[in-house]
This record gives sequence, C-alpha cells and structure tokens, in this order.
Amino acid sequence: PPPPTSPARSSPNILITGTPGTGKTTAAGMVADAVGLELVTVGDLIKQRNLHDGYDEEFDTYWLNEDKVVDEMEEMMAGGGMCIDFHTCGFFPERWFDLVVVLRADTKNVYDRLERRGYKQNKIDENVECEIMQVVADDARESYKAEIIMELSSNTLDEMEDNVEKIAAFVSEFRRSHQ
Ligand code: DAT
Repeated sequence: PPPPTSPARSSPNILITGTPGTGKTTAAGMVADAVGLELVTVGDLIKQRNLHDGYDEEFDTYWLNEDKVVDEMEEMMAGGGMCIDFHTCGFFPERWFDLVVVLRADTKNVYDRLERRGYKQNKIDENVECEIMQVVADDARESYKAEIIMELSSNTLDEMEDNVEKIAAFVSEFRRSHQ
C-alpha cells in the first residue's frame, strides 16, 4: 500500500480539530499567520459551496455531506501547506495529514464559550457532552497514527499561545526535513 503521507509534500498539511468551543478557529488562524499555511475553515466551506444535505433546525447546523467535502478538498490538499479547521475528523483521508491537533478544554470553558456564541441550550449541552466523552479525541485515535496526533489543552490564553508555538515548531521542522 502507498505510504499514508506523501513524500512529495515540502510543507505539511495539518488538521486542527476538537469540540466546538475548544479554540480551533482561533488557533488555526494564529498558526496559519505565524508560519504561512493556507487556512481552510471547513464549516465555512460547507456553507459557501453547499457541501451539505440541508439544514438541521433542531441543532442549528448543516447535515454534513462527507463525500462532497472530501471531493471539494482533494485538490487543495495535494500540494501541502494547508491548515484545516473542523470539529469532525474521521472522514478525511488519513494520507492528507502530517499532524492532527486535538484541542481539549474544561467543560465550564466549552459551556461559557458556546453560551457567549449564542448557541441554543441543546446545542451547548450536546457539545459539552461531546467534550466530556472525548468524542473527537477518540475519533482522531481511530483514524490517524498515534505518532501524528498532538492532544493539547486549550483553557487559557497562555495555553493557546503555547499550542500555537508547538504547532508552528512542527511546521518549521517538517519543512526543514522535507526540503
Ligand atoms: P472553535 O473554533 O473550536 O469553536 P473558537 O476558536 O471559535 O473555537 O473559540 C471560541 C471562543 O473561545 C472564542 O471567543 C475564543 C475563546 N477561546 C478559545 N480558546 C481559548 C483559550 N485557550 N483561552 C481563552 N479563550 C479561548
């Protein structure tokens, strides 16, 4: 079988995942700025390009069409240098990513951040439960090699800065060793 990561990439593709409210979009934006990766917020892409099967009124969210998302992203992932931000990770092809970051946050922080975002109570509760049950971390472990997963705590701004530094250091080292 072909190797899961393409030796042709001179700049890595990284995935930043985690329960909504753990800080993905903030961290992904900072990483992309710091090291010059192209940022793709998959939630926005799904809305902009209609990569969904309609709207779920109960949870105020789109029904994800995984095949459409993968088809749409395949070409942009081919050259490397992408920073992908999404709350679900198991359906992406394993070969796309050189690093998978799973952000984690305490229940209270997830709750407060989503409440501030104006989420409905059922959506807040669902996401808090998702974080407690480690749904995204388990999904990542089932889908990617342990060596490429980085699980990072994202409760404070200090932790956020540390996380961005760690991810940026990975990107720099990857580029240095894949010249
Ligand atoms: P996500 O993309 O995972 O839903 P976000 O980046 O939009 O999360 O962050 C949600 C809110 O929480 C936003 O107002 C920024 C804040 N936040 C995120 N990570 C944080 C951290 N480590 N420390 C303090 N605030 C944080």
